Amino acid sequence: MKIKNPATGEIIAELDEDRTEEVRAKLQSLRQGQRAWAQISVRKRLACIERFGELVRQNSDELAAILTAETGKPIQQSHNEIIGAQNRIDHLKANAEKWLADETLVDTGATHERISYEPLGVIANISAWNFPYNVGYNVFLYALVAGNAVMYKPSEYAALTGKQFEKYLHLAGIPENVFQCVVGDGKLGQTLLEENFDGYWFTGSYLTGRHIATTIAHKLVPLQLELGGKDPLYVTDDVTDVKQAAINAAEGAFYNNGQSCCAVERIYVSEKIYDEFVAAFTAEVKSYTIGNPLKTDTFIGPMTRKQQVNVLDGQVKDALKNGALLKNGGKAIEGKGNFYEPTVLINCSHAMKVMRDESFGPIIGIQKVASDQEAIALMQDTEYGLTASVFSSNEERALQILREMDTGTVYWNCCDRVSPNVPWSGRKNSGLGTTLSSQGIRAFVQPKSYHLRFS
Ligand code: TXE
Repeated sequence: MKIKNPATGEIIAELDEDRTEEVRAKLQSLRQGQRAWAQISVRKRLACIERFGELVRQNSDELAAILTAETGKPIQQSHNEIIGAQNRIDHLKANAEKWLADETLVDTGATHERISYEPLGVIANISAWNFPYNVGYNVFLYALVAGNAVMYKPSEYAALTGKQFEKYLHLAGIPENVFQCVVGDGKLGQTLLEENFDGYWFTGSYLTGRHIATTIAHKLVPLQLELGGKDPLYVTDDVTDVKQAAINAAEGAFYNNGQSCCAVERIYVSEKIYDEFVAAFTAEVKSYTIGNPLKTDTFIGPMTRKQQVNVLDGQVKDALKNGALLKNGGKAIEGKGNFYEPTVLINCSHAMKVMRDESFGPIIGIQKVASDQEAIALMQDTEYGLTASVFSSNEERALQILREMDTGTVYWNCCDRVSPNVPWSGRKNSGLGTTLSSQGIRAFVQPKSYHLRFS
């Protein structure tokens, strides 16, 4: 498999793809390894994960360079991701033993009723390229700590990083027959679906997620899907600082080039502050440094996937045809690499694709609204349900709106944010199941109920 640098178009590495026979052999060895791994205490498993975190920290410069080379993520954002993802490890260290401990529910002396939490077995983790550390850790670290073995298939756009995970997990003491990284594209993903894993965790597009769900349905094993979104942000007329709201909203829309599952994908603004917001938002986007992702001051690098240029072009054309105005950008940047101008469209409506279809790139549509009721109806007018955000100086007003949202996560005066403390889940076409928090680790175990009679 040829790995291309999205900033230059150059081939930077070639990897041998895993084939069906290799997947089968690795799965067999993971089955054996998992039994022994499950017998090790949670504390010892955590110690390996901690060492892994330490190794990643020590080698973060090299790892950030690899991530930037294969995904085009600006180098500072690669560093942020690698260091930021460590909070999953800290969180597991502080809580995993407690969450995985046996629970005694009844103890009358003569009768005990107790639950123990047993690992599922061998997990297939089919993953994404946009935040390989965050979305990878959310799955494979939690699965490993809970006593499972993992076959990790990174996205074909983040395969070098996947191989680094494997290297450092093994160096940290995770046995080779407990974690394996297999390399390949969707065809290899399909192979994993055809083999018998004890659970499937997927991060990627809705269409692939739906295909996975239908393909493996007959296996009756746990499935989790972390899919895309069309996440709305609403700015009410009572925000104290319109300019600051615009800066924060722009960052939520354009960080990682808009290629975040919870990126702000559409913005609604009260008509009373609309012009002021649009001016501040546009000025902020115009100030972004675009270009070589290896430079520390670059904020907008290339998009990871070339084919997304056509999707964005289609959304711009469709929006302009339907009455939108272009305030910035609007086209690909000529030359090498998958660069696209950060694009701001205003006077948008739900007749436009940019307000309805996932963009997953550096483009945003802004729409004027007359009331909270109108904003709520528009925010809810979507097939997705990942996050929703309200910027307002009034907490009660914001909470009233957020309670109406059919999304797994809601934000007040912030956006595009993930924390290991609280569950991460999507509703509707944004997914199935939960990662992070106590629920994210409990997803990797199955309860066994004990009824014990002392007589
Ligand atoms: O996804 P794909 P891509 C979403 C977002 C984005 C879209 C495209 O909507 O526009 O995904 O990203 C593997 N059987 N998110 O192209 O194609 C594939 O090899 C089994 C949301 O990466 O779904 C890769 O490892 N596996 C997001 C993974 O599935 C298959 C993060 C994802 O690929 C397969 C990133 C098959 N038939 C993208 N076909 C988030 N929620 O964070 C492909 N794959």
